[in-house]
Amino acid sequence: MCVWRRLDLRGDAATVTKLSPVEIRRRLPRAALDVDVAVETVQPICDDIRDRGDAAVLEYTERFDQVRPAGLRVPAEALRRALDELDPAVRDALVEAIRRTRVVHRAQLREAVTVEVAPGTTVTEKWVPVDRVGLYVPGGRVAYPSSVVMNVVPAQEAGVGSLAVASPPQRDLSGPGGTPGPRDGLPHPVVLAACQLLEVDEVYSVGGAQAVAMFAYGTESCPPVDLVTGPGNVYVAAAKRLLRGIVGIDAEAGPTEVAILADHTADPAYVAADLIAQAEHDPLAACLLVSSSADLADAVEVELGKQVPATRHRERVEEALNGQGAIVLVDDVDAGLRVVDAWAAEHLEIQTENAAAVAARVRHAGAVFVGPYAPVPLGDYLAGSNHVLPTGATARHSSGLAVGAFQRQVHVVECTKEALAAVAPRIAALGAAEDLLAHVDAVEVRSQ
Ligand code: HSO
Ligand code: ZN
Repeated sequence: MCVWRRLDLRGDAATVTKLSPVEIRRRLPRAALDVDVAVETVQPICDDIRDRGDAAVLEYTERFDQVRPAGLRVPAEALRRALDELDPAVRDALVEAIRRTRVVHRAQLREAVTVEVAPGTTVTEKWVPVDRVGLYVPGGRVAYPSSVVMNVVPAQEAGVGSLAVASPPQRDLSGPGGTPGPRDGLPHPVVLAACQLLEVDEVYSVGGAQAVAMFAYGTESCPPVDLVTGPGNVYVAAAKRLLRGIVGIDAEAGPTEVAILADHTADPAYVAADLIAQAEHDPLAACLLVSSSADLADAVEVELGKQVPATRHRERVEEALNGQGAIVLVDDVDAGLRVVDAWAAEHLEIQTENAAAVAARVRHAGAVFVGPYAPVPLGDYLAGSNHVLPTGATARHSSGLAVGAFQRQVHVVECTKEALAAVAPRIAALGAAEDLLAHVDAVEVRSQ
């Protein structure tokens, strides 16, 4: 049974135009995630991995994943076998996902730009790839081969030279009498197959905070990386928070979210299906329907009543919908836009009349899915867009994973003697204003 929270933001008294974005956001549900508490838990683990390397990683892996891998690095043979044994339909889907994702991300590459700011003075902005990255692929409750694609492809397109993947080892007790089978202690076979398809040969059977610490500090098996990317649970987020600075990070991913802005033209069966699809990720997933039509909202509830009992992961879907699900009623699509902009969803679907025009007005969302035939799962797997997206309202200031996340922007400054002399009085004025006279001298000495 779904006990949907209903929030009525209609009418004059509660009209959303009178509320600030922060006030709107406070009224809307989202799972509270205490990353700081998790930081306390992961700190000793990370310290231990810094001090003892592989041995510590193996011990924590055994403790948290209940399996001891034969080694941290996945043997080349296991990667080859995973691809050989892959279901052809899954292989075909991955190949097409990789193709589309590559096309989209290649288009993000930027040429260096040179600007002449004054005669004889140029500033060139160039993009330089990070040398070595560690990509985390979750594999706890659900294994995510699609996330291998979403991390690896932008890193490769960015020109990253050295690339490692880590994903938690699985238990395989398919051997005789329930003994360990050939996949025991290895990441999910489809994750391995995806790595092999992408020609990533450096893969580790390590999950959680251990993986982030291994990447950040380096161990005997795994040289340290410069940047760690990829989503994960709260312990992965905590390790990223703790080790940021020692290593670069993309973002601290929180539980996944969807907001659907819908009017009377939306199909309630589609809306319900999309809410359920997001909820199946995680009992902490947040699913919001913002509707200008009370009839549509009622119809979606009826649909949920039909679809939820029939869905494969019914339990966690119900937990998510009951915990962080809500229907928000608004006066019109304009008011709905204010609500979804304030909530700043990881995924936003627009299922309204003139959906493209409405979508064009959205400012805060990790990714926007327009109209009845662009559901979030299209973007999860095959649109070519990236599915590693900002959660927890960070879409106000952050972007999804992209080629730029794997590159640094560097300014290259060039100047002639004459051009420096021409600007010297202004440097002298600012140097004096900051009382940094050696700065002034460093320019003056060149005019002699
Ligand atoms: N919706 C998830 C991504 C995903 N879905 C992977 C299926 N596999 C978070 O963006
Ligand atoms: Zn998904």
